[in-house]
Amino acid sequence: MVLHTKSHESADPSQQRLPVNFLILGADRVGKSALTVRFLTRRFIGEYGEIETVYTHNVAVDGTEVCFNIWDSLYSQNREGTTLPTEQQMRWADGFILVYSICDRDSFEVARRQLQQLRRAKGGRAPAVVVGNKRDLCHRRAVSGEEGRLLALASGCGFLEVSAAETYHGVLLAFHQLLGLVRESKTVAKKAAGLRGIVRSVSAVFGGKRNKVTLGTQGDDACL
Ligand SMILES: Nc1nc2c(ncn2[C@@H]2O[C@H](COP(=O)(O)OP(=O)(O)O)[C@@H](O)[C@H]2O)c(=O)[nH]1
Ligand SMILES: [Mg+2]
Repeated sequence: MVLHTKSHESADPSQQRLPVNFLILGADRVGKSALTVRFLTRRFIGEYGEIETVYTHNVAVDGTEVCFNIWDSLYSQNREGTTLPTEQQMRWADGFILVYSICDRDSFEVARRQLQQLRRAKGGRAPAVVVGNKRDLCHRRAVSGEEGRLLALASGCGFLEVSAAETYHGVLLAFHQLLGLVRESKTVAKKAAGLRGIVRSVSAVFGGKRNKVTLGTQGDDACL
């Protein structure tokens, strides 16, 4: 079940609006809901239940009203043993946060597999940030910071280690890092679309001229 919830509405209707869809991925109990709720409310509650939710949250960032749609997913395995993300989720999302717990090596492997799935489906184009959560449990660390950083680097993603339990700042940085990557990719896509438009117009003009020349030649031939 996916619930939809809304946080505060835009205060200034004249402000530029940017909607972004973020999908939060990762194994069970790594802190996906904790990270999401921390970003939305600045609070850490402790227990979050097993509810899949899409939150909507409007925030002003650098003069733009950013409308964050955040899908806090549930980790599940289908009969073939393949895990999320689903086709529908991948089509929906502009950006991905892949969460693992630094004290759970299996969860790191899940994040690695989900990242591979993502890259296979969307190529290098999908903006993503790998997040190692539960940094406050350093004494139980099972995944080094280097490993996390290397995984992210190899897949062209951002990387951060955070503690949803202890601080808001790291969580905020992770969401904003992803926002930066999504904005970048939207600008590149817009430029590419603009360029394709120019190429289409130019080829229409020259294509038209070429037709005219051909017709003219035929006309000349007809005069002879
Ligand atoms: N120590 C610690 N516990 C955390 C942290 N983030 C989440 N948790 C705990 O980990 C458990 C699973 O968190 P939850 O957000 O429900 O995980 P999800 O299944 O990935 O959504 C809960 O008991 C949380 O209180 C963290 O940064 N540090
Ligand atoms: Mg959850």
